[in-house]
Amino acid sequence: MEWNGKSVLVIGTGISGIAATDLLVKVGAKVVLFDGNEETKASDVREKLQDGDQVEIVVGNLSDSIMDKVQIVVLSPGVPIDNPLVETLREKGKQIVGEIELAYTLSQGKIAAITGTNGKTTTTALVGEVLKSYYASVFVVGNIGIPYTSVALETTQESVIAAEISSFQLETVDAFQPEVSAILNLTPDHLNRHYTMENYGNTKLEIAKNQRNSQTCVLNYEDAFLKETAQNLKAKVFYFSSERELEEGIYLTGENNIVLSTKGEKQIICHINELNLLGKHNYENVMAAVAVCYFMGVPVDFIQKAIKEFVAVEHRIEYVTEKNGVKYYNDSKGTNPDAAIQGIKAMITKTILIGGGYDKGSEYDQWIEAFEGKVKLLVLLGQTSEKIAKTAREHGFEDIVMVSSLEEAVKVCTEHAEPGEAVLLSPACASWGMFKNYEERGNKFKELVRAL
Ligand code: UMA
Repeated sequence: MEWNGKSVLVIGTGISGIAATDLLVKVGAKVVLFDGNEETKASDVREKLQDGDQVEIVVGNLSDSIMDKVQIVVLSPGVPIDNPLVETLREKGKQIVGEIELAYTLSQGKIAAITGTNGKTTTTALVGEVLKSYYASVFVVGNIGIPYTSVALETTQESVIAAEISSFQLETVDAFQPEVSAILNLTPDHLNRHYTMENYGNTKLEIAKNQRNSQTCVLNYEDAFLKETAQNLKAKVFYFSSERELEEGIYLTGENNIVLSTKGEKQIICHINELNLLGKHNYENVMAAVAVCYFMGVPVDFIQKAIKEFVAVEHRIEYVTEKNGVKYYNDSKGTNPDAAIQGIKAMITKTILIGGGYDKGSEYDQWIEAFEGKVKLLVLLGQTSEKIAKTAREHGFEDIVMVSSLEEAVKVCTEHAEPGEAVLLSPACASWGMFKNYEERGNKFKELVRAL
């Protein structure tokens, strides 16, 4: 795709919009950078850009004359494809491109692309570490917080790229073709954006749509939807399973060994006690990562060494500290019920749980059921607090306190927690509305806890 001399509109002034704009300026495009949030300050945006003087910044409303003059529109992940502005631009015949696609058209090298509802950040980080142990030029990008566009021009044919790709980003991929893709799992999330599970699942499958039969797609054998639809993929499918042994695939044995079985040969990769990661979901992430790296050409001994050295990702069931005999855990990355279920399942003592946040249209029944008598008190905040409280009561759980801020939540926890118990921030909801992102929420929580 040729960008030089093109007039391009970038929507969104978050980290992806800024990185996309910088990249487009470097390749000779004329960029209009737009943000729908009227409170955005153009001067702040300009400062974040590498060459702000080259860029026209528009905030609030976009005029017809700009819409008419631009040829291509690049969307940030947070901008839905059915957003009215995007629909108007599409009706005007403008080409709509996602920022992943933009980066892809301008980068080189081989890509390992990872998606799934949960575990994609851990898996991508793990894949990145393994790749770095073997290859010289490795980039870890995407939803993990480093826009792919920010490294596109640094990549060469020898580069390998570990990319975490969200369903938001997959809405707008076109030619994107990873060497190895992985879909870890599929449970309800972001249904306010994708509307149905079928839509959401099909969006996830976009990660593999351009792969050829010489390329690999790593899938969870235990996910019925993925197994069913895998039959339509051109890529070679390689499964992982935490439930059963596979002839061709990677699996967890009854003795808790992770075994890679391929072309009739079985190799023990490691025992789970050799890992610094806890919980079945993490063993699944490790299995997926091992498979991805194996098909990215990393020798097994390099994979074994790197996965044993890997330490958990920040904000994912992260131990913060102990105060007055109470252990505090930050699982701010538990941004949907399924992730939060893993958070509470990992707790081994009575727990005070902080939940609630932005409403993505999720249902909380299974999360409440997973409390299994372990949750002593549920402290709720944010847009979803009433809905969660209602669901909890329907399940007979009444020990609920409503708060209006994270500060107040931590205060309530300190008042109720007894020595030997745990406090867990695992909200089952996104942070948007109260925080910029889950990292900001998790950092704030850690700051409040450490200050106790
Ligand atoms: N905006 C508009 N119009 C809209 C929507 C948003 O103008 O219709 C503007 C907002 O006013 C804001 C900007 O767009 O100024 C925000 O853009 P963005 O939401 O795409 O956020 P970025 O800062 O660019 O970060 C995005 C991802 N965010 C989302 O998908 C919501 C980051 O994932 C990602 O790390 C980053 O790109 C780099 O690729 C975060 C996330 O929450 C971690 N992801 C979701 C998840 O993991 O569940 C999908």
